Amino acid sequence: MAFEGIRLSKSQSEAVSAVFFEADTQNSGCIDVKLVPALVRKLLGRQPHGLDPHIVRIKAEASSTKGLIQFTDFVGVMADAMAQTTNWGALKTHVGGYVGIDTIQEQIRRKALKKGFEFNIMVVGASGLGKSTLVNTLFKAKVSRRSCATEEDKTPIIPKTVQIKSVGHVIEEKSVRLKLTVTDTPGFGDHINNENCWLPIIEYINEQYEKYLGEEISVNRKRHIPDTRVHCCLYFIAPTGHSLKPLDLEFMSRLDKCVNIVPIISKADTLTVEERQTFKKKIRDELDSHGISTYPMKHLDEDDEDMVVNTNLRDKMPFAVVGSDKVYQVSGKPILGRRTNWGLIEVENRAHCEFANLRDMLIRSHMQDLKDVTESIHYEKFRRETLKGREKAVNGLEESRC
Ligand SMILES: Nc1nc2c(ncn2[C@@H]2O[C@H](COP(=O)(O)OP(=O)(O)OP(=O)(O)O)[C@@H](O)[C@H]2O)c(=O)[nH]1
Ligand SMILES: [Mg+2]
Repeated sequence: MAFEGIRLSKSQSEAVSAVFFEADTQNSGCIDVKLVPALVRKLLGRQPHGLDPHIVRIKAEASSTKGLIQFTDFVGVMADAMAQTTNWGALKTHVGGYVGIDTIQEQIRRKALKKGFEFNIMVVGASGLGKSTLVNTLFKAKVSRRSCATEEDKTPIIPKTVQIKSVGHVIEEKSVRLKLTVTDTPGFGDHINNENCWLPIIEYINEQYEKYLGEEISVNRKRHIPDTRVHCCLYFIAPTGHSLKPLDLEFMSRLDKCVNIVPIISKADTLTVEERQTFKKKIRDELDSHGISTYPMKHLDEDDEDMVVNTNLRDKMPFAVVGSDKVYQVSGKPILGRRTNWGLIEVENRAHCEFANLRDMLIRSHMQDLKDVTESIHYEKFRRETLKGREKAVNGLEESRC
């Protein structure tokens, strides 16, 4: 049996036919179109990677008549679905001996190690919320900006950020290299009129997309396009314990269209544990009711496993964090912390705050996914709109010449 451009082996054809005819309980040669997404999932795996179930449903409906789809059209839908995924589930052909495909993972790992990884974070939020401090805390190094000391007081302080500034660092751990770029932004909200204060930030994000697109479509494009696109925007929420400010809602509802937003409650040492929980719930409800989509987005969960991990994260967010670049000695060990009247708050201690949860998500579990979502959702949207706009402009120019 041949799908559009895909030739099926005997066992694959049998699997497709079997699943179709099992669903065709009336032996009528057609099945209810609503069953198609479930049958595709059955054949290609639980929730095939990269395959959007809504698109499968729409394509199936387009090939149906009065809610019924025929066998040949079902095969067409399967062909489309197969072309979009690498999970071929029950459609795989059993091999007679060892081929060696299990080494692909190792080959990819070696290549990736040689190339190194790039990850770009941006911190955004109202003035003085600890953005520059947290960035330093996150990477256990002064990746943001140098602390500086005042004349009279020799304690290092972090100066107010006055312009958007990106600093790149190469960090290496166990021979894995990460080129990390942190974009620190000036805090907003200082002015009486904060109208359009998000503009420079959104412009910066789009400029990076523009740069990447320029390289991507150039005739002599580089083998490796430097990636300066913002993969994650940490949005700082003031620890008021009440609700989000109108400016926060306005800012985030603009940002979520072009970047992955991870909201966090900063300076969590100023809230009790109970206050944090109530505040978090309030923020989640407010974001929901304003239709603001934060990372990880529910509709992008790729399979059941993703859904479990991400639901757990979504239920805990926004993380309530404490930042500090001061090291204290605790039982002879250097610990990042903040000394308060009530004792030392250990930044990385999960009983004290959720800094460790944030770091785990950004670096240990979701770094690649943040990059993938940036590429396939945010950059793709920018690319589509920009190229469409250019196409329209060219067509308009040609028409006016005629
Ligand atoms: N209590 C408390 N203070 C913090 C925390 N993080 C930072 N600070 C203090 O807050 C002040 C402002 O910190 P910055 O990191 O400069 O804040 P920022 O958001 O970068 O400020 P701008 O650049 O002006 O927008 C400094 O005095 C920090 O020491 C925290 O988690 N808890
Ligand atoms: Mg700052």
